[in-house]
Amino acid sequence: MDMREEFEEAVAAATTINFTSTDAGEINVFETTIRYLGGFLGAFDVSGDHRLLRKAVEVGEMLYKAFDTPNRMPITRWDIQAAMLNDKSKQVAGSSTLVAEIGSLSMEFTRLSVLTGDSKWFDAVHTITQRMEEQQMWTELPGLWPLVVDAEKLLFSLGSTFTLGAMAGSAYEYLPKMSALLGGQLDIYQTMYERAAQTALRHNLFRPTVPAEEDILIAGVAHTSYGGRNVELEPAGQHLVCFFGGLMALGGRLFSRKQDVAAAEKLVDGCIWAYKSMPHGVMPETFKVYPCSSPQNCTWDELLWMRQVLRENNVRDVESLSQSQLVQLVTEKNVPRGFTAIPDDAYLLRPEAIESIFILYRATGRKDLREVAWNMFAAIDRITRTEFGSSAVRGVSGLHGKPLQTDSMESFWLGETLKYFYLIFSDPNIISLDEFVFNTEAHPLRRLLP
Ligand code: DMJ
Repeated sequence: MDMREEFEEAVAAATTINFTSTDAGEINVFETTIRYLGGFLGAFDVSGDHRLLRKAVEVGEMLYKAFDTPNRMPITRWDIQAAMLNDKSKQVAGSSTLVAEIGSLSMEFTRLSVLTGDSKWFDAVHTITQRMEEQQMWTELPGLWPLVVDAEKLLFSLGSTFTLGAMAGSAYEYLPKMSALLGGQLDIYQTMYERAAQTALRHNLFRPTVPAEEDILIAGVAHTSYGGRNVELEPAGQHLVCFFGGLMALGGRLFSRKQDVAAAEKLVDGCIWAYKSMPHGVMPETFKVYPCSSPQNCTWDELLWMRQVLRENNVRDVESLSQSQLVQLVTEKNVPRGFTAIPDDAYLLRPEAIESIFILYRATGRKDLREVAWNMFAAIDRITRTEFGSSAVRGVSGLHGKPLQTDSMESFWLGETLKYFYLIFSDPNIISLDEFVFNTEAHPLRRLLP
């Protein structure tokens, strides 16, 4: 943004942070990697300021100790005080590890190896990639990994919940992004991405029944039973999973997969629909919809929708209710048309919808997306703006009055959400996607040339 003075001030402040000691009991290795390490690497990659690379190495050295376990798998929720006291009993990778937290360390550590010429960072994360690749087709939903894996026993295939959203998503995000980062030099990432995309298309993505019958997609959660012989779709949507449209646009473009770009368009349209259909124009953290009987057969039926709303709310004998009773009960539930429930009606300043709109815009040039982005920004700004910054809110589905501000602003509002809003209205040469690839916290890392 050409704010050079502010940049200089920020770098000077960052160099004073001491990453060699802390009072914290536990370190979240994933969050520290994507926000701090990714932040320093991204800032170095756009500025070339070596103070930032030195800081990245300092954080990297600290995080590297989390990999000092018997099987070289990292401890994702790391008791750093025990590690400093050399308590070996606690230096063991977790038996219940979230797949996102172990599967999305690769970009930052790989970039650190490229920039320092020291392969140890890459080696550390490549071991994880290899184990995940080996077991990707052994899971109950081959192509996807379960939400929780056992890093202690190196088991990445046991479990029956398969989501592309919260606590899992970035493990998939880093597959095509690693390929982009390395200029396509390692085939393993393309292979893993293609397997995952194929399974997601078949089992997770679905067309919901919506009032104007738009041809959109939502990414739901798949649950397996009987060793994977039965797969059930949970037709739930969440803000976090909105990144998946952008990801399929990227994967589709990188690996020339037209079907992925087509799905990306519909997924992005699904998130746009979820924003537009809410009373304040802002999508909630989570919601439920009901799938069409088939992607081709998707006629809106008001009565059916009302019954689905009441079923979701555990109302009994829905079939026996008269139309006026249905209308009265559904009105009380305060669920906008098309949704069947809003389990969490917060908006936490998250980026995923604008992230995918931005990537799809850069990938396709679709003209309406800038207009959409502007309306989205205006709606978010209306309910989140405060005197000094922006705040997360509760109550985005409320028809009456403004949502309640909760006095909280995560770093991803500046790191991601506002960055994507800024970039969609900028010249495409600013952070060109031919030169850079974003980590999951929107820090731009320079790509190697193919
Ligand atoms: C960000 O910290 C990252 O995008 C992460 O991968 C999950 N989502 C949050 C923002 O919503």
